[in-house]
Amino acid sequence: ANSETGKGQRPVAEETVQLLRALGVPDKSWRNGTRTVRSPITGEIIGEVPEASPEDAAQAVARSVAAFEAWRTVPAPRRGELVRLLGEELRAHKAELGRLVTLEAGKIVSEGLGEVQEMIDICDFAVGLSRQLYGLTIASERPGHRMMETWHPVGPVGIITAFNFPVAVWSWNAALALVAGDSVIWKPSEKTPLTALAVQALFERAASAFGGAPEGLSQLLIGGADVGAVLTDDTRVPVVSATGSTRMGRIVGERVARRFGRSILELGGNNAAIVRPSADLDLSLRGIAFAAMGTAGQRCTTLRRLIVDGAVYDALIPRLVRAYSSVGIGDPREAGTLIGPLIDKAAYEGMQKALDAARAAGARIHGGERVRADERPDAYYVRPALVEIGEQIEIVKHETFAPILYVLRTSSLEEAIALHNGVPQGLSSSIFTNDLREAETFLSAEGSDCGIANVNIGPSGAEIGGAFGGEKETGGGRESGSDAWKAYMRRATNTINYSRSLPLAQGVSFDI
Ligand code: UN1
Repeated sequence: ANSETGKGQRPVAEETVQLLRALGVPDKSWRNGTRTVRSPITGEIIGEVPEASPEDAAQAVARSVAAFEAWRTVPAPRRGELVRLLGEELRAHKAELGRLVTLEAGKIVSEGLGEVQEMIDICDFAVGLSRQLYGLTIASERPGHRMMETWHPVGPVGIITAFNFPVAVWSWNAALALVAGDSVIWKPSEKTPLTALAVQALFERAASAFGGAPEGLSQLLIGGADVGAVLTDDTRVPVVSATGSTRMGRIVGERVARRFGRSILELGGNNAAIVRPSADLDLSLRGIAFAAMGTAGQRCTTLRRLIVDGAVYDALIPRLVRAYSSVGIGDPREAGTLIGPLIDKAAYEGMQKALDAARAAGARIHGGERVRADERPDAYYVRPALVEIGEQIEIVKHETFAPILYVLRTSSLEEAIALHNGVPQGLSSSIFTNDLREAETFLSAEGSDCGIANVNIGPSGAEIGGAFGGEKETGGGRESGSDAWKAYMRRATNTINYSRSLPLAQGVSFDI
């Protein structure tokens, strides 16, 4: 605790216990269980959680169905009241939950708090939405007829989330699903069950303040792939939302599709930024630094490829190299730290493997080495890597979940857009330019092929008000704002005949 990276900090395990208790998580749910939880800050054990079996998961689904059958009859604005109360709990416990995100996922303090703020924001959004689940009315071609559509609750929603946004991603899905009239079952990452337990405790407080929420409306299943498989395979779970790797999403998507379920997939990103000659370089530098190095490169929206025009390459890249070499790396609880640890050893090894491949291809690599290994032998801190590379080789097309920014030099917007779109993923993207034609071209049908395309800000750090997700291997799902709520409901098209005759559509006659 008194090491150079953790000056004056309390031992992680001790602080974790205190936070879990402050957040109302019962001791039995994180002590003496079978799954070990480690903090990436030190590598020490911070919990031993009991795991659900596939049988437990099947029982949870049965409870979820019963909860859904009651919840779907509660008026939507009243359902919104439960989500409003959840938002209140999150506001009241923002400091503790944010801190627990820091301890369990290794995010710096302001990002841990930011994640909880994102939860509060989506709750507020969903409360408003609970009075705006609008369907269309449609002109009928038949006299004395009216058409409309009605959005109904769809059933239990399975939510599978990743370690890097251990709590916010649940809330984007759960807040919408709950106002939509669905029940939810959450399988969090095996790496971050403690923050999930804390959110579950806050949900239960909100539910008891609400009074009369059905038992099992929101359930938590801590477990491995066998538990996830129950959610993907059970026909009683009509919607499965999964966030994580493309490898995981391919399995989930296929299994859910096999039984004609609906999946909402938010998978790997390989997000790029194009820097054009007219760009404001000071602003670009800051945007790039946050998007590429923030969260230690462990966001699905992290900037992974920088496509720079030759005219500004030498004005920008040396400055970026300096920023990379001086950025504060270390204990995420400390004030000066901008880069916390990688989640685990496997993440570190994956990063080194990618850097080796780039090196073998003749890339010029700045940074990327392990730091603080003496004081923190069981934790993995790295200097973010800036990789100047001649070509978009195979490794550049792959999402390595670590702070590696590949830099490619270009000479025209067309070439830049072709490189930009020339990867299998399609989550987020951006262009730095002050040229209106270039900005609009990038946002047009022949520009970025991603679900998110930005101008003069980096690709990460989206607000909840927009639909979040992407194309190609990113999976095509949309979560969070705009009309993403529709994926959590089923649409009924209604035709009502208020006349005394029965004209048929398309002029068909059928007189008996
Ligand atoms: C993720 O990394 O899984 O846009 C989500 C962002 C955040 C969400 C990232 N609002 O970076």
